[in-house]
Amino acid sequence: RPIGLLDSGIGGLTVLKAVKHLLPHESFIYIGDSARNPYGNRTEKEIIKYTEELVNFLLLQDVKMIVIACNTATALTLTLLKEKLNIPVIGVISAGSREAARLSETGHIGVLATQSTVDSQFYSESIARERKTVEVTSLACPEFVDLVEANQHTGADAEQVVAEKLAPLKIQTIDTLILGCTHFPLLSDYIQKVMGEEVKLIDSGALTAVSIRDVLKEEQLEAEADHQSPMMKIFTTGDAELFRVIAAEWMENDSLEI
Ligand code: DGN
Repeated sequence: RPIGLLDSGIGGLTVLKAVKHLLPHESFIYIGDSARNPYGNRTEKEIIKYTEELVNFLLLQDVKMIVIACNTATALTLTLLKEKLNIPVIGVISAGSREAARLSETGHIGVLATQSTVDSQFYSESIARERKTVEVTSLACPEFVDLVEANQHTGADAEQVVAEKLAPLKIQTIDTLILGCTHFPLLSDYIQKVMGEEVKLIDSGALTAVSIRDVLKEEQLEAEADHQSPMMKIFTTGDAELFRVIAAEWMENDSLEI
């Protein structure tokens, strides 16, 4: 049975790429809700409704686990979905929070996310659970999501948007910066350049992949290494052609089924 991943759009592919790399024998089904993206400025009620619809789609494909590969949806629905579903559900916030709390030397952590994720305070609470005396500065960057969904995340204009947006963070003592939206790793080169090499970027994709592996093992749900060839299916509620172009480049694979 496949692992199901969902996001409000293309961003969750950053998680899919990391998980596929770590768990090459697993099969995956991904759904990105590009038609209704961005989730970041929507109401809590809307985000819950849309996420539940995506979950139902994945359940119909008989997935063995759900990965909410979207920080906004994780912040607003993880607790609810964990209670409701009888298969494992994993979000993308706790692994990154743990790593940031562990790595920061100045004790000042930055979080880049959507407005809803910032408002939910899910990150500040989950970082505080890991480490009491830490300062968290969050910044909502909805512009970054728009750049990625429109396939405009490379080039001088994108770099300029990143530089202007992050300017207020540069004058602070932040030494660890969480990419708290799954779209943002596609802009990580620019983010790193603007913040400087000494700032550590935390990409929850790779960290979440490790959590997924651990839960599969615990629940004895791992695919067997010699089991038939794994499949990967990607669905979008939006423009499939645009999604294919961005996905093919990011996943370094031209023959994706979308
Ligand atoms: N990729 C989503 C996240 O991680 O929060 C949000 C993108 C959006 O819908 N604004």
